[in-house]
Amino acid sequence: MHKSGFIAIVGKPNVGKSTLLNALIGQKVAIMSPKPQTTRHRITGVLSADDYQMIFVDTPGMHKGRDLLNKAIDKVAVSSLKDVDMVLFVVDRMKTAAEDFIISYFKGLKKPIFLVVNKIDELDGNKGIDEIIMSYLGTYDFDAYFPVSAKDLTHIDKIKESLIKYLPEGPKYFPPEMKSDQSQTMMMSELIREKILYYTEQEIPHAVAVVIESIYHNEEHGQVDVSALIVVERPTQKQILIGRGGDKIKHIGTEARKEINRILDTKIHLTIWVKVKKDWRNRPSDLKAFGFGE
Ligand SMILES: Nc1nc2c(ncn2[C@@H]2O[C@H](COP(=O)(O)OP(=O)(O)OP(=O)(O)O)[C@@H](O)[C@H]2O)c(=O)[nH]1
Ligand SMILES: [Mg+2]
Repeated sequence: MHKSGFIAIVGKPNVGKSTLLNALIGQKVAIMSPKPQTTRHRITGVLSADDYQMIFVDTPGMHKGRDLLNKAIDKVAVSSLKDVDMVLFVVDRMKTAAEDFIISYFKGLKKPIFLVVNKIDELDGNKGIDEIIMSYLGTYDFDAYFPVSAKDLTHIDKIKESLIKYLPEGPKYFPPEMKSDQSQTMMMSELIREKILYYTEQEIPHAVAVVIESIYHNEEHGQVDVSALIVVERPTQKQILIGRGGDKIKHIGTEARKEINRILDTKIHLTIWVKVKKDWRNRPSDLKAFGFGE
């Protein structure tokens, strides 16, 4: 009998959902960063074996967002909850109002929901783990509890072993060699955004959108010429992103190019442009153009 199913990974921003997805798949399919609200789209990671297939759905961190971009992003996680067979609810601390807000969406879902306590490498042994798990008891009847470290790959296999038992009978939805449903173009723009998240501060990480404008297979040089556009909201953000003498954007470009070459196993030449689009996060037409919302 072949088993398969869709499993959503949900939780607050920055708890390590994307790191967990990559750990479960054994390959980087989702970008990760120390800044909250890194993930903006639903990202699928596929884990295939002879007799099962698990399709993990990484979602943006759930919180009460204010601008139109955040409202569109929040919808992704909420709608994913409805579409899947099971849910991994990732937390990294004791329960507060922010976690209660997410748990309120679980009521009436009628599907297995598991509590994943991530970042146990930062805790003071089992005592810390127990305290966190205890704080969730009584709020929701979770089907199992998994203390893990997605960063150190601790107990990741335990999650997989358990999920196999809950998987319903089903087909292989994806070819076994496929690890993600993300296109190469999407992966490239995400990796560029990841470097911006790492190398900029304050409002800049959240004010950018990255669009791949063209990809050209340059036979003459045996490389792929990629042209990317970074959109920001204000001229001051453009200045900061470009940096003194173009230092900052050069560094971001170099780091992004190196990782794209490695992950996609292609030699790319990357050209980056920065453009100001005033208040794009609150303009429905811009949001649509950059791949958000309906
Ligand atoms: N110490 C520790 N840090 C972790 C672990 N897992 C993730 N992190 C860190 O937590 C930060 C956030 O990780 P992400 O995977 O981007 O978190 P996320 O939940 O996907 O965040 P959003 O997409 O913004 O909702 C990064 O700096 C990770 O390196 C872990 O097991 N231990
Ligand atoms: Mg994420």
